[in-house]
Amino acid sequence: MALQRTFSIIKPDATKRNLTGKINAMIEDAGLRIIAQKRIHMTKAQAETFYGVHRERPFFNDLVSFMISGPVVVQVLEGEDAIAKYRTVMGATNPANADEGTIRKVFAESIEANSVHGSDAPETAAEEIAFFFSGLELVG
Ligand code: YYY
Ligand code: MG
Repeated sequence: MALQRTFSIIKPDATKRNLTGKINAMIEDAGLRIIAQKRIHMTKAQAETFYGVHRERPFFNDLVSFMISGPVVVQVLEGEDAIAKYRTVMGATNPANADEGTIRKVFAESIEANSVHGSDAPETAAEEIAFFFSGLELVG
C-alpha cells in the first residue's frame, strides 16, 4: 500500500476540553503524519455541505448545530493505508461500541459528540481535503 492521505476533524466537544494535543499524540503514535492543520469555526453552510450525505437522516440538524457549536481543528493525515488506519485509531461511531484505547473510546461524550471525524474512502478523502485546504497548504 502506498502513502495515502485522509481528512480529519477534531470536533467541538474535544476542542472545548482542550484535547487537541492528546488526540494529535494518538494520531502520531499510530504512525500518521499531520501534514496540514488549522483551527476554524465552521459556518452553518460549510457544516451542511460537509455532512450533505446525511441530509435526510434524522440526526442531521442536531449534527450540524453541534459541528458549529465551537471551533474545530481540520487536518490532513498522511501515512501507509492512512484512511483505514485512522478509522481504526478513531474507533466506532458510537463510543459505546468503540474498542479500548481508541480516540472515541477514550474521549467521546456520545454518538454525536464523538470527538473526531475521519474520511471513509479515497474519493471522500480527496473531496473533504479539497473542501478545506488548498494544495499549497499540504506539506508532506
Ligand atoms: O463516519 P462516522 O463519523 O463514524 O459516522 P457517520 O455514520 O458517517 O455519521 C457522521 C456523524 O453523524 C457521526 O460521527 C456522529 C453523527 N451521528 C449521530 O449523531 N447519530 C447517529 N445515529 C449517527 C451518526
Ligand atoms: Mg462518516
